[in-house]
Amino acid sequence: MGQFSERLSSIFDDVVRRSPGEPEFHQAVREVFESLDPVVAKHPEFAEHKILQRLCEPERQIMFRVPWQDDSGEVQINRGMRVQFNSALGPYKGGLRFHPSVNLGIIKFLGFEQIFKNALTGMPIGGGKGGSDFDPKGRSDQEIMRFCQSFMTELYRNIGEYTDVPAGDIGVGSREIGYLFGQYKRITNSYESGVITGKGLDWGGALVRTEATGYGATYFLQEMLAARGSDLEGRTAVVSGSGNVAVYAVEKLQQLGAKVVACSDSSGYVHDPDGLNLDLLKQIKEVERARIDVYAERRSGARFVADGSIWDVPCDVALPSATQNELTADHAATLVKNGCVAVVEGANMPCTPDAVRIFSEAKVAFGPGKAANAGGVATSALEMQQNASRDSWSFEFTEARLAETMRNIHQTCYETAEEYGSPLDLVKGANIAGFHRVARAMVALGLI
Ligand code: NDP
Ligand code: 2IT
Repeated sequence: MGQFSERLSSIFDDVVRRSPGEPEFHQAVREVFESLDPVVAKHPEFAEHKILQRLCEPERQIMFRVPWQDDSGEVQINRGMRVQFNSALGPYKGGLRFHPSVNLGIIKFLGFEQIFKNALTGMPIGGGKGGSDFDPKGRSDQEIMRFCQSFMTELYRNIGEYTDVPAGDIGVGSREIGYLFGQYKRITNSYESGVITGKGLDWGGALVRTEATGYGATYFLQEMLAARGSDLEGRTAVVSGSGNVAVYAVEKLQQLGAKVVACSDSSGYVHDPDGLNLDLLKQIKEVERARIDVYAERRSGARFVADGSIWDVPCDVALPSATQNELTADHAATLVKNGCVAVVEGANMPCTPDAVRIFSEAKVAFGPGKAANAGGVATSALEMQQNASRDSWSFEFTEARLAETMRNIHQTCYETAEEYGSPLDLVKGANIAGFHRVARAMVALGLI
């Protein structure tokens, strides 16, 4: 475990005491606190205004029952929640996750991360997150629709263009956003496009939002390599997951000359030494919504591995893009042994703290999620901008904005790390720079 000062320790202990049983939330808070000693020492006003204590306490937490009926007529009950963490910089902004593992601690960790990520984008968005323990796997379209309608029937009173703007995350893509937005529109009798992002292109969505997180993470990786005088051309890459983030990371990696040889889902991974066939991957994951073993069935030379770890596949660059804590110390040691030179978090907190330490000791370039995967929410903010002006921008223009945003985020993290005496430590750079912007706003806005 990393260290921080007595003062930060006592604040951290209080967070754990007041929110027991939320290990992922504690992990996310600890990781940020580990970076903050120097900035708190330099700025006594942050302690005076109890900025850290306030940051760790969500402004509002909403939990609600989501009753719905499955196709056999049986009544099902799930739990819905939205944590509105911090609105110093703008309306709460962050995704909705539908996955059976969802609980309050997970949503709080995601909401906490989102505060700093959104601050790093430089855009006017606060931090929030929500979701449900609903499991979409194996559910029919009708069941998904009924669930989404019931979820929104409760959530609608707490969100709005100027209040809180949800989007997708694990288990929530454009299909779910459609059903959620449709119900919001129906209940409120207003076509308030800016209330949710990740919409379809025919009904208020923005070009590049689908691709944004994966593309953005790859641009961030490109910046990290450039800072070391290197690039992606001819590099071998491994990307975990095969959802929204992973698929578009694969696409951009391939466009920039890398060969992506493996991806995964919760059933196992596929290794395709010739390089993944992206059309086939999209067909299986986006159209058929099938399991990843189907890829190996249809592609000669590829093999499916049900047990074992995708991080055993040798690579130059790794992009964990599935879920939290999927890459442990053992996996990190294997990646280092196999000569991996850069790791970029497409997912939120996919590397355990011990894994991150191993990368740091081995001088593997490391891009933390709150910086590297910020392209998704940044492009959501661009979607909100287009909705507010009733405009729609071209793919090229929007992608250029995304690329510029990722360059700026990398530069901010890089320069902040240097300024605080930890060159190349992008974890420190991201945490300090994100914190600084929110903290300044909180001081300026008085006791909020
Ligand atoms: P998707 O639901 O589209 O895909 C998730 C992928 O990860 C699937 O392949 C899924 O496999 C796998 N996965 C999910 N949970 C687990 C688990 N517990 N164990 C193993 N594999 C798992 O989600 P996204 O691609 O949108 O999100 C992936 C990550 O990126 C998440 O951490 C999310 O918070 C983060 N993120 C997403 C953004 C976005 O814009 N969508 C923006 C920034 C970060 P299976 O289908 O078998 O469950
Ligand atoms: O984790 C994330 O940044 C997201 N799931 C995207 C949030 C958003 O509002 O676009």
